[in-house]
Amino acid sequence: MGLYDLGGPVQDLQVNGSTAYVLVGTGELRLLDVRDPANVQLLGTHRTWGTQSLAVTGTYAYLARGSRGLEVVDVSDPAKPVWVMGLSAAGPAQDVAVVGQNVLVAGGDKGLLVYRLEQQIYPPLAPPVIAEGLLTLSWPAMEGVRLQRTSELLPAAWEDVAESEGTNLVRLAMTGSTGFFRLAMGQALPRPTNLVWIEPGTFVMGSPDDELGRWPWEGPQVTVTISRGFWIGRFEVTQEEYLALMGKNPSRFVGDPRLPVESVTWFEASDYCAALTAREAAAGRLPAHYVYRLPTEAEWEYACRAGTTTRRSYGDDLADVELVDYAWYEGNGGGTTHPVGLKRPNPWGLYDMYGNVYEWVQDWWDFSLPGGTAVDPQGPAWHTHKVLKGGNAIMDGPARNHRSATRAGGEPEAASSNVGFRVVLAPRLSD
Ligand SMILES: [Ca+2]
Repeated sequence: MGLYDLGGPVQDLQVNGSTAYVLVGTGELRLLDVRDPANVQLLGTHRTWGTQSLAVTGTYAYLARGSRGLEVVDVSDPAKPVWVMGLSAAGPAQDVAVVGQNVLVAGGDKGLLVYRLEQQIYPPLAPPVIAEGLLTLSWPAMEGVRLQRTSELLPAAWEDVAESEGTNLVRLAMTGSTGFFRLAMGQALPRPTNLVWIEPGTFVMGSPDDELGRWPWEGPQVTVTISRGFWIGRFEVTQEEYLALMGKNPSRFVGDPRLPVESVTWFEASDYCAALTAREAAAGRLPAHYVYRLPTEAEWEYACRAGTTTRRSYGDDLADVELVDYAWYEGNGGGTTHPVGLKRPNPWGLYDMYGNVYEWVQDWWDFSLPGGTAVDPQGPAWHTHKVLKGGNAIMDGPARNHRSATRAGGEPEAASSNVGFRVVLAPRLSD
């Protein structure tokens, strides 16, 4: 044990590597070598005033100085801290934290100020020029913080297009440049349960011509961009959930409340999503612009593939010997459904994407994919059938029908015991 007499009350403390950054009182930042607790060495000091808390990266110390704003000190040489600049114009600074590429400052009535570390706010203080386009900001969840647009504070050049609370992710359309932007702190949204957040991205939908077991309607492949993140059900919707919301259970295979609901038409599945949206909206649990709905075929396959390009998300498994670990299908299903979540999940934590029950998606069916490229595709304008994804355990469920590209068609008014669905919590589809 070591004892180092600082000669005053410690206001805040940060450690980075072998260096401790100690705020003594509100007037002095001391940099200490703490490699040997029995022999703490003073490396350097920096005089400050009114500082309440600090955050440190390898290069900079950010000092929150209350009404005096944020002070930035270069600490790359601990023996010689160098004052870089103060940011009193940006607003008060009650507390400061560094998260990923962002410096977050609690700005009192100014809200939460977010600075981009990658722009190295010094130099220059002048706003960096950022190309026109979309900027996505994200950082780990912080309890009790919800991001809200505060348009009166945003520079006029900013226009928001969407925001997704609960994930601490904000997307802004930029038409100009700015060095920082401001977001207000508010009440936290509860995290959705049994939903998995899917980041936006690009993938190839459908199967190549030489994929073992494919059907001709799985191509030509489409390079799809999913432009906005969404939540998707970790499991198929269960009978317990369906009964609680809809007051009935149409399923043929019963006995365990965690069996997937089946024997639902596409319309009933859509009605469930609408009812869930209404319930969650009434409870104040819906992120702005988001609704519960069926996934689009592209969203479903993107989530199913989970960044993989093989036949299945765990590999090609050309002999179909590993499928038994991931899916209830004709080979092991016993002609019935099974409680959700008993098999291994895919790389993004989703269960029963192959097998158990087929899953309704939003899109109309067609006997081919369109090929080419697409952004947030929603399928053909109309057909007699809707798309089913992922294979099933009851009938028409041989191993070849349990691949990421598997797609089948079902009449939307048909209720089959091999068909269920899972929900997404996603941006509302345009009409
Ligand atoms: Ca399934």
